[in-house]
Amino acid sequence: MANLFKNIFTKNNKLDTNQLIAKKTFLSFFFFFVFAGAAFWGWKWLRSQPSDSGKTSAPIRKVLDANEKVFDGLLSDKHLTKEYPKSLAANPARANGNLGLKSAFDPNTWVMNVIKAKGDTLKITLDDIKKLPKTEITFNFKCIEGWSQITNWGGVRFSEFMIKYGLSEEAAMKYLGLSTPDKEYYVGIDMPSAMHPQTLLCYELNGQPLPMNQGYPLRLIIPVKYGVKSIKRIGDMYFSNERTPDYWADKKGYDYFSGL
Ligand SMILES: Nc1nc2c(c(=O)[nH]1)N[C@H]1C(S)=C(S)[C@@H](COP(=O)(O)O)O[C@H]1N2
Ligand SMILES: [Mo]
Repeated sequence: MANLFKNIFTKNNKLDTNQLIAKKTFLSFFFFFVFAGAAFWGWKWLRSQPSDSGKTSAPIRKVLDANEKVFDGLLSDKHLTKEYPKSLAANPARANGNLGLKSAFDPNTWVMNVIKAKGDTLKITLDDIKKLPKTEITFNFKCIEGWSQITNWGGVRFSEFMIKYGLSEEAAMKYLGLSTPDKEYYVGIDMPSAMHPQTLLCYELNGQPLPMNQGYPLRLIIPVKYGVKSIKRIGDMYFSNERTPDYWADKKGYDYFSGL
């Protein structure tokens, strides 16, 4: 036995076959238990770490945040979501999710409140929005729940809206926030994604005004993100250098960026 240990931990070229097998077998088990122990200990440690509000433990959240930074860096105006011929768009389009759409709502008094950085508020009507240059997009809309559908939308580029309304100070901030008029649903979006050329303040679906359950009178369409971020029926718009609140990220720990 003493010999075996000596053979294992010292270099010895004169071992016979049986001794060699014994040595290799011992080393295999030895390292198996060392690594299994380390993995188990690591897992215990990970689970014992404090969680963020979304129930993701802090070290995992750190990795997610690092990933987000990488994807953030990859996103640029040069990366456009693929567009399709309008003829391929689903009609009618599938409607999904009605948070913030159930409260009593009067289309005649609707305005979008744009809460500026200094605190004063612009009240924007649907007619104001329609005066801006119109853009259409037909793309594959992807829901995080696993379905996708090619759909056609019309509206004004968010970036053009920001420029036309002199919101350059706001556009220079890090995050955009949008909520429904009743504040039940809300999304937080990093500004580079909001300013992406395919992001629309949208008022048409298949060339028609948005149906009520798809966000009449105005919704966001943001093709660089999963569908969760395309909030229907915008009430308030606000800006911040800190992350703005986000329904699914805050309640369920979904990835804040939800980028594609
Ligand atoms: N106000 C509001 N907007 C919302 C939702 C919602 O529940 N309420 N659901 C989101 C999700 S998860 C998806 S996939 C899309 C669905 O858009 P659609 O109904 O036009 O298909 O809207 C997003 N915007
Ligand atoms: Mo979704």
